[in-house]
Amino acid sequence: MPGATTLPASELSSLFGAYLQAVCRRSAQALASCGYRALLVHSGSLLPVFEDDRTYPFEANAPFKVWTPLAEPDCFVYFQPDQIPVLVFNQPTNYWHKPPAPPEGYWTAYFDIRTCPDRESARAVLPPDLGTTAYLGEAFAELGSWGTAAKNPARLIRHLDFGRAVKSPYELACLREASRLGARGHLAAQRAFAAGESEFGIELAFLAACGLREQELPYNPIIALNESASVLHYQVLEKHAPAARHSLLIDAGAEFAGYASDITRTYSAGDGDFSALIARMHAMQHALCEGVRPGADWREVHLRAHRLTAQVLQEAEILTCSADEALAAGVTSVFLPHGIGHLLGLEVHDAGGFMRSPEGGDIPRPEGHPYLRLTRTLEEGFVVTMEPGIYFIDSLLQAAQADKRARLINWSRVKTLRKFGGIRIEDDLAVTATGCENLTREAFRAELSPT
Ligand SMILES: [Mn+2]
Repeated sequence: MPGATTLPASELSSLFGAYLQAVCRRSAQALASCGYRALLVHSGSLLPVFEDDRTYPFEANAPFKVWTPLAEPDCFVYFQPDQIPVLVFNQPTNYWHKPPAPPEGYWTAYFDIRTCPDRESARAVLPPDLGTTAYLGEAFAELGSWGTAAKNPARLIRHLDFGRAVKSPYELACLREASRLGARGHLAAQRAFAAGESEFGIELAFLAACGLREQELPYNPIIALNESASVLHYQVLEKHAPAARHSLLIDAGAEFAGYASDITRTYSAGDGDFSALIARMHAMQHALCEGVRPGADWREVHLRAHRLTAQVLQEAEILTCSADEALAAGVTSVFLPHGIGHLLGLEVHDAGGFMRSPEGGDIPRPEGHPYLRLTRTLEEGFVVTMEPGIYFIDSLLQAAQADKRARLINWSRVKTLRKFGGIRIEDDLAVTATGCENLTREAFRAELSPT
């Protein structure tokens, strides 16, 4: 459920109403194009640990979160065009756990809510004949006997996902809230780093400031001190602070009503060379953000990031050659081996990044860039991340040292910088009619100077 918000519930409610209408329209079109009359979406089930009576933390899946911020297992949304959507709310009778309270909040007025204690009762409140209904969600034991027309039809999912890239005013409001919480967490993490905390201690500071538990975050935070910052998805969270502190890379976001923020900052413990490199990366990131507007081809944004990375490497004396020569030889991919950004929304890496159209056909990645997650041309309402980085990754450096790129890299400089691990600066951007709104920088500004 959504946490504390700066938005009045009445405003959220009217925004949600307009959003849900659009979802209904989009879904009705998708159903019609794919030959179904109705849609049934499952939130997901509690997954038991093998040979144990515990379950894994529950995550509602994105196709369900499209409809409601309710994050409870075994709930269903049933939608038939031109009818108010039905929410089947699962309220188990169980004295071991506290049953979830009936849904409440800015969004509930738009649903016909039917409360059921289990899946069998849920089936009973749905139409008897689901023979023209498409089902979206994970398989569960009884599903076969429910008589749905199709389970997770790929073409329908594609139609639905395509439309998710353009965010409505409601979704933008949620994303701004997620950014605000994330910025608050980041500021606390920065203070914890300055105070000499361990990676784990920094995470606790982040969580406390966001007011979220770890399982409520949109992804596991990457909190890396020193050379660990070179591990792109570093997951360890060391409980002891290292003897010497050089740097912190923190990639962590918060969630509001199912929507994610995805924010990365890098800090230096001292004021030397590495601070200067961080400042260069902020400037470069800013330049890349300036290029975000409707009509921008994300593949070009990514390739431009490589050109700018070559310049930064050259200015920071990490190269022994010109920026152009380094770019041509593929040296930038040694230091920037991931994509420049991705769609953001209900999922951190949101759906539909490659789709040319709802009907089919993917836009390929540029050759030599296998990890780019977005190839579409930006439209107003897209929300993307902008996350340039420069890392000192042993395995990639070793590979470069063994081939013709070796003579293009200043190895003594690399050796000096290695202990800092790397830098990533990541903001979330909402594409506007003429440019973009930087949700992250706005959120930091608001947190630092509350009105
Ligand atoms: Mn990201």
